[in-house]
Amino acid sequence: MKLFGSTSSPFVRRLRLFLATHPYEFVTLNIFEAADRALLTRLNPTHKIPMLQDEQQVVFDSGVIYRYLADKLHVIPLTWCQENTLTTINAANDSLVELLLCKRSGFNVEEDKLFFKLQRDRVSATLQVLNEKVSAGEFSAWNYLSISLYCLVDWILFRELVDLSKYPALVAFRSENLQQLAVDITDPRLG
Ligand SMILES: N[C@@H](CCC(=O)N[C@@H](CS)C(=O)NCC(=O)O)C(=O)O
Repeated sequence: MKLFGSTSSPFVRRLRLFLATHPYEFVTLNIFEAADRALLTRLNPTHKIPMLQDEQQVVFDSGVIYRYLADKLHVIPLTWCQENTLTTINAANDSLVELLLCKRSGFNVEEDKLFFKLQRDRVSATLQVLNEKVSAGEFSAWNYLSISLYCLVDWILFRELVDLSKYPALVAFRSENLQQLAVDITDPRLG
């Protein structure tokens, strides 16, 4: 089984942490470099990472890959409530990826433009809800949800995307989970 991705992507890191105790090959891709992009394009029309290849089966999108792996590894499926929480984490992550790509494309994302404002508002709203959920103890177990939240928060700090002082429970959550299995070896700062 091969997991394709980059070491900096929070969506990829979730799956690396989830698979920490399972055998698989991690194939690093630079999706902005021609050869790697060609491989991605051949297998995956969305051109996004992560992507999983399990013999003849290719699966893309972290959420679908998680469902594929949960089924294969006999992990209990997420409840609808957990699915909503995962969607909340994804919404923050997706908007921050969009804003980062806009910034790298030369846009000033602080400008009063509809697209930027929608992303910024979504990031604030979702981080606020996630901060409350952490405070309410919803992320006390280390499972795919807390792994996904960890990867989001740590990536925000790594890329310096949001002032997290408004979300103290998220900052504390990250500190409390620094010692979890494979968190150190999947640190995006290692490159
Ligand atoms: N919904 C996707 C999002 C994955 C995603 O946004 N990946 C980013 C890297 S962090 C990517 O491949 N971006 C390339 C692009 O937007 O062209 C998932 O959950 O896997």
